[in-house]
Amino acid sequence: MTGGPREPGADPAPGGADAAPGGTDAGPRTGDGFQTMWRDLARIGRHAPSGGYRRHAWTPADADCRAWFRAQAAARGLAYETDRNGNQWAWLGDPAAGDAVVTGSHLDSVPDGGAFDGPLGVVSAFAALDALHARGARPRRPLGIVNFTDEEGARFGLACVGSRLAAGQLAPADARALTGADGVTLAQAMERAGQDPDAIGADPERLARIGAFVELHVEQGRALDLVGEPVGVASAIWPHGRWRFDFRGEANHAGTTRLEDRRDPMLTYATTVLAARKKARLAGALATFGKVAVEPNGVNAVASLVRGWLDSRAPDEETLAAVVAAIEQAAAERGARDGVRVGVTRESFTPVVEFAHELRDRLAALLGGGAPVPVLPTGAGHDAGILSAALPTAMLFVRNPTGVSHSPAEHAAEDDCAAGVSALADVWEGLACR
Ligand code: HGY
Ligand code: MN
Ligand code: MN
Repeated sequence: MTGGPREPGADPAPGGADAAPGGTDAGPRTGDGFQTMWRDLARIGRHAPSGGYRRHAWTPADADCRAWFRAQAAARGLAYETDRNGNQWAWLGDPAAGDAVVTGSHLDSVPDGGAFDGPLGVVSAFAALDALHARGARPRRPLGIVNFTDEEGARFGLACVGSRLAAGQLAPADARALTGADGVTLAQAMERAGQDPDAIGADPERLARIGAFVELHVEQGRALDLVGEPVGVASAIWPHGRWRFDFRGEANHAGTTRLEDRRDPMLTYATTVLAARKKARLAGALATFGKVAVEPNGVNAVASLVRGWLDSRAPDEETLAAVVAAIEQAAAERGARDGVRVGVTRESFTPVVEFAHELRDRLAALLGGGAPVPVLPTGAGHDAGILSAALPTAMLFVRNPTGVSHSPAEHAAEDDCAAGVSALADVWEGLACR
């Protein structure tokens, strides 16, 4: 295996191992168990032309990922359950005993996403359990591994649906009504996948069994690379949200309509994208229009509607609110000049998350053995952030040498993945086996 990003579009190596973490010549290795799991999962939902993954909630690729999870649980003799919201759980020990220590992440992806965002946390969880057994550690608390459903929200627009539902942060009726670009609702998609949409909803009894949830994730930035460390602990998640901007103008002929007679929403949209960049830069925030839909979407027609989705994030909620308000204002001002109506709908919002200090410090002490461990905030959302309102949660990050994420170029070296597995095993041993 070689390190470094893969060429987008490259064919999978024999056995589908092209997405495997690349190793170096020295240092720890992830071991056969990790590599076999990684290879098996790497085959699922891969889009060959882009080299990325399309594992969207309740699709056949998602079903294959879920079957993979279930098989991993069975191979280890773990008790398996799918909860009412479609999240998958594998248990060592009886979760009803309570105070369980759970790890895991998600297996779904963004469109043409990388191999690591989500799967690294799930594969590392199973590998850490194997490592714990190899160490001869004896758990005195139940240990759980989870795959949260629909973390990315790629199909239905809302992120972290499985954990939001479980934590009571998403009304079941609102979830059921979420609709993808193909017109299929979440309820219909769940039903087609054999999951009862009428059963979804808050699951406090299940969450009450968990004493701590620790999610391992590939870092989605370069902080660990810059300090030369393979593993870090999360301090906080920036507040973030998604807003839908509807720019409504008038469809017209591209060859016959005088420029001054047009009501072209594309102009308003383009100006708003530039304004978003500027407002975010000035405030030390982030603002991204990464998805757009156009009607009628014809080369020789002025558009009647441009719909753009803004993803914005900031270090604090006040800054985020100010940035989004400034972008809305810029859109409205330009819309007035263009004769375009601008409507803005907030589709989701996740407040700032400050991870439980006690658990965070405990993890840092367990991993560092006295030496300082990097503690870093992130702008990415996670199920651990959603659950932090209900129970003590924490996160471990594994170094990503380029920081690239939500792209086929997302990567972590094999030795760093091994360090992540070992850190997760240390956490389980420290929290649940002593
Ligand atoms: O969009 C996000 O922050 C994520 O990676 N779920
Ligand atoms: Mn992601
Ligand atoms: Mn993720």
